[in-house]
Amino acid sequence: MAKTLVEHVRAGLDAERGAALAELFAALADAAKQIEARIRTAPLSDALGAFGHTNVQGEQQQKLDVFANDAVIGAMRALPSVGAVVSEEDDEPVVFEGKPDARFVVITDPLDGSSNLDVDVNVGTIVSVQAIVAGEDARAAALKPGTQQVAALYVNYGPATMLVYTVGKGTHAFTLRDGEFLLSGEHLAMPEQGPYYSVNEANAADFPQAVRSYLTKLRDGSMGAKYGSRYVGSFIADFHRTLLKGGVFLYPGTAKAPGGKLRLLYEANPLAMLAEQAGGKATTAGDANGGEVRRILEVVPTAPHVRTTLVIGSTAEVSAFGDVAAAAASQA
Ligand code: P6P
Repeated sequence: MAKTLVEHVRAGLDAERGAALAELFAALADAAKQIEARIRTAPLSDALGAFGHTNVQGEQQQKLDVFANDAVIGAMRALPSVGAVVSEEDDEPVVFEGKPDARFVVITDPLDGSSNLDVDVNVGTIVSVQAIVAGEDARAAALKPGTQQVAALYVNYGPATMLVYTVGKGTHAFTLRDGEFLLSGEHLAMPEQGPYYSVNEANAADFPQAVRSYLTKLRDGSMGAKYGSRYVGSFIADFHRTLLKGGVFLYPGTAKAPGGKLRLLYEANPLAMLAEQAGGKATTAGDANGGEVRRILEVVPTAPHVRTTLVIGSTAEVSAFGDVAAAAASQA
C-alpha cells in the first residue's frame, strides 16, 4: 500500500517536528479535499463566477476564491501550532489570538489561477510555511526570505488531484484516491534540461532586451535542443509540467507589471523551494530594465503581497537566462 501523506511526512523527520508538520499537512489536505469536491462539480452549482468583490491584488474575486480561502483559514484556525495565515485574499495577516504554542505561520494562495475555473482548466492551492521564532510576531515571521521556509506545498486540481510537498528533504508527489493522498512520486528529479519554455508571448514587446534575447536563444537551437512552447496561464499547471518534464517558466517584467506579476511570498517562494529540492533553479528575471538576477529564495520580502519577476525550471535553462542577463548588463 503506497504511503499516505502523513506517514511520509513523519518518516522523514524527527518525531516532534514530524508530528507537528504531519498535523499541519493533514489539516491542509482536508481543506484541499473540500476545495476539490467543490471544484469538481462547480458547473452544476452556483459556485462559479465572480464573488463581486475586488481583492488586495485588484483582481475580481471568484466565489471559489472565497470558498478556498475560508477552507484553508478554517483548517488553520483549528490548529494550536498555527499562529496566523497570510493569504492572497486578505489585505492583512489573519492572526489567531490565544495560541501560546503557535510555531508556524501559513502563507497561501488558496486558489491560484481561479480565472481559469469557468473554462475547466487546472487551478491550484499554494502554501509556504515559515516558523515563528520565540517572541516573533506573525507578520515578521512571514516576511523572512524563502531560504528559511520550513515547508512548501501545492495542490494541482487537474485530471488527478495531486499534492506536491517538500520539508527540505526532497520533493514528493501524492495523488488523491478515495479521500487519501497516496505517494505517487518520491524524490522527484527535474530534468537538467527540458523540451518546453513557458511564457505569455502576448507580452513579448514589453519584455526587457535580455528576456527577448533569451527567448531567441531558446528558439534558434543554440541551447542544443528544439523547444516547444506551452502556456496554460495557471501557474501550478505550468510549474507542475516544468517540474516533471523540465524546461523553463518565465514571468518577466511587463508594461502592466514592471516588477513582475507573481507574488513572492505565496507563489514564487514555495515553488522555488520545491524546484530547488528537485534539482531545479529559480531566479528573478531582473527588473524592467534587465537588472540583477537573484536567487528567488534569497530575496528579502518587504511586504506580504510584494510581487517579483520569475524564471523557474531546469538548471540548463535558468542558468542560461542568468548568462544572457549578465551579458546584457555588462553591455549596458
Ligand atoms: P497572465 C493566474 O492569475 C496567475 O496568477 C498565475 O496562476 C498565472 O501563471 C499568471 O497569473 C498568468 O498571468 O498575465 O499570463 O494571464
